Amino acid sequence: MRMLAAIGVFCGMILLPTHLVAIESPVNHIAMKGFAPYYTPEFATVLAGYPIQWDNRTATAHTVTHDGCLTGESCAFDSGAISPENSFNLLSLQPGTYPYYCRLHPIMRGVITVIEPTVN
Ligand SMILES: [Cu+2]
Repeated sequence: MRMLAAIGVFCGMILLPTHLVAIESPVNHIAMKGFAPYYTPEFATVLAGYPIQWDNRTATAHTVTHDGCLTGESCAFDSGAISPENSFNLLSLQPGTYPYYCRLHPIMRGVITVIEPTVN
């Protein structure tokens, strides 16, 4: 019974119009911290079409910068400086794996993996 309910909720989310999904889906929060792992969780898997939010919980500014912006390949996202107590929101990403870092502190690294929702 519990599984049936979970499937129903899952299917309902997929069938909702995009703007409703964005409101009703849980926001994926990633915290920026002053110690390792600097992005918590360091490895985050999210569903395509869902927003991702980084919260700066440190006393200094940071960025959330896709590695592709550094290498000259496709630059999927680059937040610019995020001040303390501020956030950065990505509304959606195409499925794929996105390693990223902080331009101001390159030791800060994380990986976002975006997967398609699947129904079996
Ligand atoms: Cu930083």
